[in-house]
Amino acid sequence: MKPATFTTLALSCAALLGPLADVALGQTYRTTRQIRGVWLRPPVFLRGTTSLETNLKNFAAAGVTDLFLETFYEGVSTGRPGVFRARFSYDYLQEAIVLSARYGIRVHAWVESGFWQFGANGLGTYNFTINPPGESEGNPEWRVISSATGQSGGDQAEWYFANLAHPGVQNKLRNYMVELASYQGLWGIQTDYHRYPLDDNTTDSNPAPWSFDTYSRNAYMALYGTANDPLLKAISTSGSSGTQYSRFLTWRKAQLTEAARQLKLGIDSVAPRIEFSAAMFAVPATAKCQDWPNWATAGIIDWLVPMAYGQLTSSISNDLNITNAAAAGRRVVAGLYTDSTVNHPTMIDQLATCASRGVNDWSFFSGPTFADAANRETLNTYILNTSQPKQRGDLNNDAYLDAADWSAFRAIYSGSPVTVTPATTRLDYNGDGVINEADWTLFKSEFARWRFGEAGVIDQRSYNAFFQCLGATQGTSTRRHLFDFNGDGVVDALDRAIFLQLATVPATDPADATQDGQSNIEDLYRQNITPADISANGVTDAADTTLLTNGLRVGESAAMRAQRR
Ligand SMILES: [Ca+2]
Ligand SMILES: [Ca+2]
Ligand SMILES: [Ca+2]
Ligand SMILES: [Ca+2]
Repeated sequence: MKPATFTTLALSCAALLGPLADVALGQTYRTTRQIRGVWLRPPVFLRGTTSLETNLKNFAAAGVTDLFLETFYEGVSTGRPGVFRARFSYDYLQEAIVLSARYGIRVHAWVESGFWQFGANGLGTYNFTINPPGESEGNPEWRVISSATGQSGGDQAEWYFANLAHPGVQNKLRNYMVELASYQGLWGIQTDYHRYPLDDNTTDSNPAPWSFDTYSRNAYMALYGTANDPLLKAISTSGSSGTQYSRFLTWRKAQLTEAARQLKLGIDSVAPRIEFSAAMFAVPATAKCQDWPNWATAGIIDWLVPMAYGQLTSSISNDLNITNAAAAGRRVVAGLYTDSTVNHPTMIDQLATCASRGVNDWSFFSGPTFADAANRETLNTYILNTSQPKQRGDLNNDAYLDAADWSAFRAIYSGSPVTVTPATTRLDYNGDGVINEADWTLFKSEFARWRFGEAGVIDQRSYNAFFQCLGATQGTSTRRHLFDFNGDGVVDALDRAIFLQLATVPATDPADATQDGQSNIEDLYRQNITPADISANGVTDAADTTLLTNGLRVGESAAMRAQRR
């Protein structure tokens, strides 16, 4: 770190010291970052009038910090071609991660795990056909099959779900998680549609008709005997088949829990600190076989995101109560429907209901909510003015933890221990009556967790997330770039120096190919002779050299600026 940079900032931020006194005493602080999320289907364009970037500007203005970007839906991926075919001709997900960071927003890959095809000949059809070698794998055996019709299907006509109980489906999704987790800078992965479709015939006596496919029947009979084919014995809740019905239902729920576990294993094999969340129903319909309390107690998922989309606040309250009661220590993030207030409570009423249940993390359905200026204002005002617990390190109470807070801390403690006063209690992290290096270290840890994850481990993957944004400028927004640590509007070598100070695990500087602690022309020579995978995407190519060259240029220009100071 260059202390001079922050001294300069501290002077210009002296006005920020006012709010410190207001919240000093008697305040309890949350230790985790508030999740202010939004779900979004990727707009076709990254930039322009109705683009992803336009949405990001709106989100930033509203105070949104997390983007759940629809990354797998209808059987194709928003990322690069790989385990599944790609929706776009370029790697949209990668672009979205870098673009979102400019607006201080983290990206989660929102994955509709069970929804593999839309339309009889839709994009996802290849998932259920035997494809030529070299093509993405598919199999007709992977579809859900209804006991009522013997056919595949989904919640509605034209929808086709995959059978999450099938090991082939689980394996493909697990491989997809490996692929997604390799995206540097990806903050989280969310499984949604992690279930079977709704009951397709409510007049028969089987409320759970999915999936009576060949694989599931055989697997069940392997456990309970060939005399117990579910299609004959487990299709009614009443009479002598009722016991079999319950047992087959339990078996299917366990398979969908296993599917969640396989996803988690895929993520953990690459990046175990990625936040794995589940969009779920507090009270799922029986047909769905969505046993989320077991996902929580088994430690499979990190966040429960109940889609509390009811028409009354009492329904939202009920959903949150149920989720809280079975959360098993997992974070609860309320999923709220805000695209329209027709048949839905106002945003404020929904937020107040969440607060009354102790839930101050939310995700809004969906992005276009914040195309409306009044909605942006409503959320931002709520975030700033309601008495939710603040993060300790957010010293200026703007609901962001950034350079302004860093400066505010340094304005009070800049190396010499300071006795705590009523106005500065908040800075005494360890409560020993003095503000010193120990508190400063704890502040920096909180500052780093805001950018790199609650686990508090700042490592090579964190560095890669930062490094791929090197040279980026702040978006046209008041929000800081996620990696503009010193708040000067650009991500450059000065921020890199701060990163190395924040790192809890020594990170190899990718631009330092010679490993001599300096990034300079020697590293470029080395790259030309023995190329390294600077971008850490698994491929060594010209893009790595470009990254290295850009990194060196940025470093040089920053060094020159530093000299001029
Ligand atoms: Ca039925
Ligand atoms: Ca702040
Ligand atoms: Ca202290
Ligand atoms: Ca900067």
